Amino acid sequence: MRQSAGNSATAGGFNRSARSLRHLVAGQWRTGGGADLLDVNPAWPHETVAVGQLAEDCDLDSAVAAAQDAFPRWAATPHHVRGPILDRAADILDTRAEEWGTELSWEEGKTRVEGVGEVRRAAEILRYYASEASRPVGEVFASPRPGEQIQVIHRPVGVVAVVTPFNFPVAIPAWKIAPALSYGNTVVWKPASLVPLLAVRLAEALVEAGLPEGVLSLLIGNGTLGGQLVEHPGVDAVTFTGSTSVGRRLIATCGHLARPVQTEMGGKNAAVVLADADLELAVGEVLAGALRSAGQKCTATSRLVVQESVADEFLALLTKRAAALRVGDPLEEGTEMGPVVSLQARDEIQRSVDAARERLGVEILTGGRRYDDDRMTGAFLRPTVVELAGDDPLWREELFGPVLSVRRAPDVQEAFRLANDSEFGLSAAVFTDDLRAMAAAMEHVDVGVLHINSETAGADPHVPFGGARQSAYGPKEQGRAAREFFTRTKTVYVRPSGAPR
Ligand code: UN1
Repeated sequence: MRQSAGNSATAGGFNRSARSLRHLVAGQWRTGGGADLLDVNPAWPHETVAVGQLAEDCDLDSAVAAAQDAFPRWAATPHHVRGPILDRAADILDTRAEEWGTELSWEEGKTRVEGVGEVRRAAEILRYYASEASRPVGEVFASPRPGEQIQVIHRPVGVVAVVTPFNFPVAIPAWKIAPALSYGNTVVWKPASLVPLLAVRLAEALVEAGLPEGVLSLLIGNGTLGGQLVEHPGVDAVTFTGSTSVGRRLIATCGHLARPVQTEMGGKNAAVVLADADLELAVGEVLAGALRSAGQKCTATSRLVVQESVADEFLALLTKRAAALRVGDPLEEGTEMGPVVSLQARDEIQRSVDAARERLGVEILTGGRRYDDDRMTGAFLRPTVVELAGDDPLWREELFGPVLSVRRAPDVQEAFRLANDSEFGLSAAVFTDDLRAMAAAMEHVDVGVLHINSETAGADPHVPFGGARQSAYGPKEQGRAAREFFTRTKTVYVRPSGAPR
């Protein structure tokens, strides 16, 4: 095992022996009967993080049957029982945040600080939905008929299939699973097979917190299993976060089945730096948005539009800081950017940058080359900033890596036009203190999440999250918006028998 080079300064006492992966089916922890699964450290791909087997078709059937069976009891469980289970799971995540956050960083590649932060964030999400369980559950309307009242009540949907990506192995599952459970649904969850260990941890927290048997099942599998889960006749609704191409296939499947679906898909999010912006602040936020988690967020800043009059100054600052960023083992103290999730992802992103280098109008301002250092043989990429003279595939394709494409705009109007020049519309950031420009951004920048003077990434659990155009489909996530997806309304006309007819 070539694990030790450069690893000596990792979090004290962290046990690096390979973990065992388990599935949770009908309240039982099982080893799967499918193909072998090897979960490796993207920074040192010869090091095994966890081993196990993929789930099999029969596990899927048992999990869905258990979820169907558990549904009426769970839906009838009072909120003051459901809520505290989520609260207890949050406490468990908080207590183990250091350990599980380190495992997250080891498995996925984001820095340890980000890994621990993500586990705490998942706890915060669980707490929000624990309290959401006790919020009002409907509305009462007046009726045109004397003595009658019309109630609109929200009922859980049933069995929810949850399909989650690798990039937030705990936070994204939490903000799907927590509202599903809080509103009385049962869940069958298929996480990304690249980050199964943290999925096991979240399921462990929920089981330890007292979640009854069958209410949540966890099946570790590949895309084929995900497809089978989405189409399973026992599933009532599907929530997915991942790529736009998979999301669109899934939307088609669910459309055909008339099955409610919520998808959170790609992004090509722009930061717009206007001439009056605080450039120091903007540089820090743009770098954070582009390079935290090595750019692997659907909300990452992958495009930058800078107003011509400050472009030279801003780009000089930006490239200097990007080039100086400490890239390395994410478990090492002081590392600012770890690897991307796998060697395959690294190679695909690198190929896109290499192909772009050959095109006219593409200038690589910093990065763009592979590391040749033998401590950097893992899935590392250099922070890369590329200036484009005009349109280019780099401007359009979601690379999901630490690559920022830049264009200049002569004025505010053109800057916003360029920000909107994408099939995606998840988030954007505008850096300015000019009230007119802010108002124009609110009106014209066509995204689901707009940040003024802060990075494109980040989301709070109590407000809606989701994008426009090819970035999302179906009801948004989080906040009260989540209720729209995880419940169904029922309109009830209540007329006492003695009321006038
Ligand atoms: C964030 O910006 O902190 O897959 C959250 C993603 C999004 C979540 C982003 N669904 O990156």
